[in-house]
This record gives sequence, structure tokens and C-alpha cells, in this order.
Amino acid sequence: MDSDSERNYQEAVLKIVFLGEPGVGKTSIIHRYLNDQFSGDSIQTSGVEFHRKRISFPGNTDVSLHIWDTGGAALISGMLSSYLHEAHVLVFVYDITNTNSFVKLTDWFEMIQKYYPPTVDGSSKRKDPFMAVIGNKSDLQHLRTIKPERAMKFAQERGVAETGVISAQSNDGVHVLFRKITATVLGLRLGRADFEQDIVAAQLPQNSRDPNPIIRPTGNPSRSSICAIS
Ligand SMILES: Nc1nc2c(ncn2[C@@H]2O[C@H](COP(=O)(O)OP(=O)(O)OP(=O)(O)O)[C@@H](O)[C@H]2O)c(=O)[nH]1
Ligand SMILES: [Mg+2]
Repeated sequence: MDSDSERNYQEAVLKIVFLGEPGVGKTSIIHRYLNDQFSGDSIQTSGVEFHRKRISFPGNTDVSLHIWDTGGAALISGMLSSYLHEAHVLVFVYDITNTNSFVKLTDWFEMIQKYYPPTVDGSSKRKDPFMAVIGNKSDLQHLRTIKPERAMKFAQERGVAETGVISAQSNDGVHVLFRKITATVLGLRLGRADFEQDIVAAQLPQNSRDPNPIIRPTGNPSRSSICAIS
């Protein structure tokens, strides 16, 4: 990289935190996205695991996704708030075949409310995270207990921007979910083809080049990493 391109190099950092009850498939979704693999094994996540994936954009801009995979026990362990610090995106996951995993999202949202209390006059410049409510295990459609309308209503009542159903097992909708969230939060315009490739071709609108807490000039960081905190 020459000195000019180094000077122009920008990296958008997006912290995405996965939340939801044990066994809904948070780790499996992330594993599918990062490694394009699915394992039927169930290994409970203890604490939180941290992953990083870079997506490149034309115009010398990369997006570094910092993906936090929290264990479902985080809610009762009281550790949740420490994982939410400076999160840009919260993805609430439920299992479409497990009614309790959906009902319990109410508790997860209550906890989140404590972390992001409503502002007194609504004029605060605080930027609350983008939220998504995602039903996993769409391959088990025949066992589905949560109807899409119910999930939609729940999301609308809580100001959630994105809802959907995916499957880590069959890879239904997983890559699109990450790309859609990234594009929406960063204000990127994506074409249909952009959802089908790993290197996303997108135009950054002019206003996304304004100072933005998500965009940080940086050197040339390593491509990927993982660490775990218990
Ligand atoms: N059929 C099916 N099973 C899935 C899918 N995603 C995950 N599973 C299974 O569900 C179980 C739990 O998956 P995990 O990814 O460990 O769930 P988790 O939400 O990370 O659980 P915690 O770490 O305990 O919070 C495993 O046996 C997975 O194989 C899916 O899309 N379809
Ligand atoms: Mg897990």
C-alpha cells in the first residue's frame, strides 16, 4: 500500500452483538457466516466469544465486523451489560420451534431498556443501536410454533428495524442478514448481486463520508481474529 492510499484508507467498524436464549443457534449462525459450516453439536457458549470479519468495499473502504457471540446464560449471569458497550447492532435470536425462546425475548428487551433508557425529552444525541429480531431454524418449518405475524408485531412494538427467519443449518438467509444489516447501518446502497458475493460492491453515499463514530481511520489491521472472555 503506497503512502497516498494509506492516508485515504478508512475502516468502518461495526460491533454486532448476538443475544437470545441458550440453544437458539447464535453460535451456529455466526459459525455458518464465518466458516460456511454447520455442526449439529451443541456446545454452550460460556461468557462471550469475539470474532472479526472484514468485508471490502470499492473506494478503499473496508468494513470490519466485530461479532460478539454471547452465551444464552448472560442474561441471568448479569454479564450482559458489559457486552453491550458501544454496540452498533443487537441481533435478538429465537428458535422458531421453541415458544419459550421467543417469549423470553421480552426479558432480553427489558434488560436492554435498562442499558439504553429512554431519553427524558427525546432530544438526546445518543445513537441507540440498530436492532433485529431473527427466528432461527427455518429448516424445521414443520415444527414452527411462532408465526411470522407474531414476531413482526413484537418487533414493531419495540421499534425493531429488522425481522426475519433464517437457518444456520441450511444456510437460508444467513449471509443476506449480515450484509443487509451492514448496508443499512452504514447507509450503503447495495444491488441484488452484492448480496451474493463476499466482497460487497457498494457505493458509499456522500453523507456516509462525514465524521461518523463507526468510521475510523486505521492502519492495515489483520484479516481476522477470535478471542473469548468468560
Ligand atoms: N435444525 C437446526 N438446528 C440448529 C440450527 N442452528 C442451530 N441448531 C442446533 O441448535 C443447537 C444449539 O445451537 P447453538 O448454536 O449452540 O446455540 P446458542 O444459541 O449458541 O446456545 P448458547 O451458546 O448456549 O447460548 C445445536 O445442536 C445446533 O446444532 C438450525 O438452523 N437448524
Ligand atoms: Mg453459543
